[in-house]
Amino acid sequence: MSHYKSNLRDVEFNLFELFDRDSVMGSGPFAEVDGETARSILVEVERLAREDLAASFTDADRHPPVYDPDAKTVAMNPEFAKSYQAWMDSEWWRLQLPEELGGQPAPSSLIWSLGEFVLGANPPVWMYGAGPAFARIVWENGTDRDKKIAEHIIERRWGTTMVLTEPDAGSDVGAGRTKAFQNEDGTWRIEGVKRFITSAEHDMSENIMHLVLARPVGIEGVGGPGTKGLSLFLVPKYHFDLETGELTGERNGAYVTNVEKKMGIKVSTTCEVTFGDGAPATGWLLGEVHDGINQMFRVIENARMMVGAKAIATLSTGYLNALEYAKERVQGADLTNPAKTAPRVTITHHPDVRRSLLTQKAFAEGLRSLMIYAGTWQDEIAIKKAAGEDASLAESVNDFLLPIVKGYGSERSWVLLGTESLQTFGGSGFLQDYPVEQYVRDAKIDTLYEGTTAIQGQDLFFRKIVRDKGTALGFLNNEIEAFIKSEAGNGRLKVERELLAKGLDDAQAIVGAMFNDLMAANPAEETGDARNVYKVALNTTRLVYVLGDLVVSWLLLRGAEVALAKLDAGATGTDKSFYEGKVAAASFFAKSVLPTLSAERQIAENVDLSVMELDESAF
Ligand code: ST9
Ligand code: FAD
Repeated sequence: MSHYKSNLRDVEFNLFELFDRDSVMGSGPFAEVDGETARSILVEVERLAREDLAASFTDADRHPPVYDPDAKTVAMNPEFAKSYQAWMDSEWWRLQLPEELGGQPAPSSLIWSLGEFVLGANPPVWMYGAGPAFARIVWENGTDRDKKIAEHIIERRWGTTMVLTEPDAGSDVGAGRTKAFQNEDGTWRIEGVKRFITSAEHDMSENIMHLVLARPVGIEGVGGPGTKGLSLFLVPKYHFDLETGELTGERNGAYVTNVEKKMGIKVSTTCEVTFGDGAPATGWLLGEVHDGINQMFRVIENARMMVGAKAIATLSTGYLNALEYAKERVQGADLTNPAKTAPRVTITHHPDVRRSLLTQKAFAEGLRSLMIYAGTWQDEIAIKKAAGEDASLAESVNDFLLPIVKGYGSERSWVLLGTESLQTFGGSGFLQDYPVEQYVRDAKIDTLYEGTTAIQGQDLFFRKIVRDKGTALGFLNNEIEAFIKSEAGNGRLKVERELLAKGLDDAQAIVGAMFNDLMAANPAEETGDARNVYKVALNTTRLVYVLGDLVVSWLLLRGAEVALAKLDAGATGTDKSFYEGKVAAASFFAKSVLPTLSAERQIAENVDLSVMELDESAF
C-alpha cells in the first residue's frame, strides 16, 4: 500500500471553488489547458504519484545512492530510478514549458497543485526531473547557442543542477571564490570547489548540465566582489556536439568528489563538485552577459516555491496518515466515563488527539491554500505579460508571498510533522513501520536549503516590504480588511472575522515597530544609531511566522465562506462532511492561532539591544 495519502478533493476545492481557476484556464496563455483538462490531469498525476512515484519512497531511503570515489560516479537505487522514469515518461513536466520548447503551458496554480502530489509522494523525483524547467531558464536568458543547449536538455532528458554554495559561501553566496577564465575561443574555464550540490551525480541521464555561479577573472568591469560580481556558466558533465547534442565521449573536468551522508532525503544526492582539478572544466557564459545572480534568482524563485510546496505536501500526507491511524487505534476510555470497566475507545475520542488532528488539518489545508494562492499570482503575471499589460502588482505580491510559502511553510510543516503527526502514533510513530519518521527526517531540510528561514525573514522585510515600498503588503492588508468588513459567512464567521481584525492590527503594529527601528538606525536621522538595525533583525523571523499565520487564517476563512455557501445550498454526503471540515478548521485556526499574535506583538515592540550587548562568553 502506498505511503502517500493525497488530498485531491481539497486541491480541487482550492483551484476551482476558492480561487475560481476555471476563469483563467482555457484562455489567454493557457488556451490549451481548460478546466476540464486540468481536472483530468490532476486525477492522472495523483494516481501516478500515489502508485508509481511513491513506490520507491521507502526503499530509496533504506538503500540510498552509492558513491564510488575512484570512478567519481554514483549508482542510484534502481527502484527509485523506475519512479523517476515513470515521471519523465509521463511528460507532465511539459506543462511547465512554453510551446516553443515543446510545452503545453499551464497555469502555475495547476503546476503547484499537481506538484504537491509528486512532492508528497517522492520529492527527489521532482528535483531530478527539473531538467526541462531549468532548460526554460537557459532558453529565456540565452543566446541562440544556449537555446540549442536548452533544447538538448529537454529532448535528451539531461539532468541539471544549480551550483552556488561553497564551503565558505552558504547564505553569503557573494563570498564565493570559484573563478572563471575566458578561453581564446570564447568559452570559459571554471576553477573551484562547490559543495552541497543537489543531483550533481547520478546514473539516470546521459549528461548533466551544471548552472554554475563563478567570478570572472581578468575582464574589465566584471568579476567584482559580492554577488554582483558573479556570472552564470553552463558547464556540462560530458562534452557534446552543440548542434546535435550527441555526446562526444569526452569527459569535462567537472567531477563529483564527495557525496554527503545525510539525516533525510537520502536518495537526493548532495555533492561536492570540483571544477578543473586535473582536466579543465569548460563552460559557456549564459546569454553572453555578466548577470549571474539575477539569472540564478530566476531558478531560485522557482526552487523556493518548490521547497515550500514539498514541505506542505509532506505535512498533508503526514496528517492523513496520522488521521487514519487515530481512527483505528483503540486506547483508553472516554474522559466522561471514569469506570475501570469503561469500554475502550479509539484515540479520536480524546480531546487532546482531536486538538492535534485539527491543528494538523488546519495547517495542512491552510498552507495548501497559501501555496495555490501564490500560484494564482504567478498565473496573473503570465496572463498580464501575454496581454502586454503591466504585471508589476502581481510580481510584487508573488515576490512577497515567496518567503512566506518557503519560510513559514517549511517551518510549520517540519515542526508539526514531529510534534503532532508523529506524536499521534505514540511510540509507533518512532518506528520505521510507518512513513512519518521518514517524513520528519526528509522535511527538515526544507527550512535550510534555498535560503534558511533567517534569510527568508530578511528577504521578506528588507526586500519584499521596505524595498517594495509596502506595495504588496498594502495590497494584502486592504484585501484582508475588506474581508473583515464584509458579511462573509452571513454572521456565522463573525467571531472569526473579529479575531482576524485583531490579528491584522497586531501584525500592522509589528511591521510598524520594525519600520521605526529601521528609521532609528538611519545615521542621517538626528538620533540615528546604526545598532537599531539589530532590533529589526531580531524580529524578521518572527515576521515570517506572524504574516504566515495572518495570511493563512484569512485564506482559511475565505474557504470557510465558500464552504458555508455550499452547505446552505444543500451539500450532502461526503461533500457535506468536507465543507463542515473546512469551516471547522478555519474557525479552529482563527481561535487557537490568531490570539498568539498579540504576544508576538508585545515581544516585537519590546525588543531591545540586550541580546546583542551580551558578551559571547555569557552564552
Ligand atoms: C539550494 C538548492 O539550496 C536546494 C534544492 C535544489 C533542488 C533543485 C531542483 C529543483 C529546482 C527547480 C528549479 C527549476 C528552475 C526553473 C523553473 C522555471 C519555470 N528575488 O540583497 P542583495 C538578487 S541552492 C530575486 O544585495 P547579497 C538580485 O539580482 C542554494 N532576486 O544580496 C539582487 O540584485 P538587486 C540556495 C533576488 O547581499 C542581487 O541578488 N542558496 C532576491 O549580495 C543581490 O541582492 C540561497 O538561496 C530575491 N528574493 O546576497 C542563498 N534576493 O538588488 C541564500 C536577491 O539589484 N542567501 N536577489 O535586484 C540569500 O538569498 C542572500 O540573501 C543573498 C545575499 C545571497 C541574496
Ligand atoms: P550558513 O550560511 O553557514 O548558516 C549557518 C546558520 O547561520 C544558519 O542558521 C543561518 O540561518 C545563519 N545565518 C547565516 N548568515 C546569516 C545572516 N546574514 N543573518 C542571519 N542568520 C544567518 N546549494 C547549492 O548551491 N545547490 C544545491 O543544489 C544545494 N543543495 C543542497 C542540498 C542539501 C541537502 C543541503 C544541506 C544544502 C544544499 N545547498 C545547495 C546549500 C544550501 O543552500 C545551504 O546549506 C544554505 O543556503 C545555508 O548555507 P550554509 O549551510 O553554509 O549555512
